[in-house]
Amino acid sequence: MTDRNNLARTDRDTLASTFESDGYVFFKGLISARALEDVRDGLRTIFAAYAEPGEDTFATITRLGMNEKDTFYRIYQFIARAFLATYRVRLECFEIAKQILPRGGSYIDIGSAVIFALPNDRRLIWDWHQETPYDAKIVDAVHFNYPIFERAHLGNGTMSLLKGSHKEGTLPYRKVRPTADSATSLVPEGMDKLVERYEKVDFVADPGDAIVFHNDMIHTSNLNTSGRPRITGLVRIAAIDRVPEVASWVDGKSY
Ligand SMILES: O=C(O)CCC(=O)C(=O)O
Repeated sequence: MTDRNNLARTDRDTLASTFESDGYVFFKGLISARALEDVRDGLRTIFAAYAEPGEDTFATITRLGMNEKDTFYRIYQFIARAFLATYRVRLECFEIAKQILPRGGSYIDIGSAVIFALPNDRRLIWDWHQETPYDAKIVDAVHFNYPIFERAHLGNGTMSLLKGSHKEGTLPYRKVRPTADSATSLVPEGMDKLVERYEKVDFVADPGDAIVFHNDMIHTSNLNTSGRPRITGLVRIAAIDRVPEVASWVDGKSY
């Protein structure tokens, strides 16, 4: 991050208070090498099955994303819903989630995933949004974002957030979907003013680093102009008392 509010994972008091005031916490080295290697191995294996001679994982992802969109989307869905390779990462993030959402009850995974921001392509990136409106009945949730293979930076379209903007609460929004095969962004109304009101912080991170942010945090992807896909893990964890009637990641994704 440009301002690192960097914490040791054991510092529970600071974690909760920083999260409350800033709406996010940046962790240097949250995710273990072993957990990260599980995800990398899993992804390499999946994409190797689609590789053309001489292609590495990045080249296969780029080609599928540009030319074989149905196959690419199918792989994305499988990874999002059934990918055991992210299990260790999710457990490591869960330890943090419990400190931020300490009320006990049941914890659920609300759609952890791997996203692929293709070079110079706006389909799989998100405009400014909050997470809460995607699943309005799930309020107590936190979201982790972590680079899997390579450093995340503005050049490859890493996410940015508006520090403290979670204090706005859940805002009215308009749906933005540039093309039929693009992700849907639920962009808060009055975004121009919000961007002026809050400090923009870019998530610059190395593999192993992670950010956790509030459900109402206003955040966005940036355009990846690096020529290589940015491969990013998401972990989404919520605390619930009862099973939600409608859940986007179970009933059909709206993102
Ligand atoms: O990394 C990105 O492109 C943004 C992802 C995002 O919106 C999220 O982590 O919730």
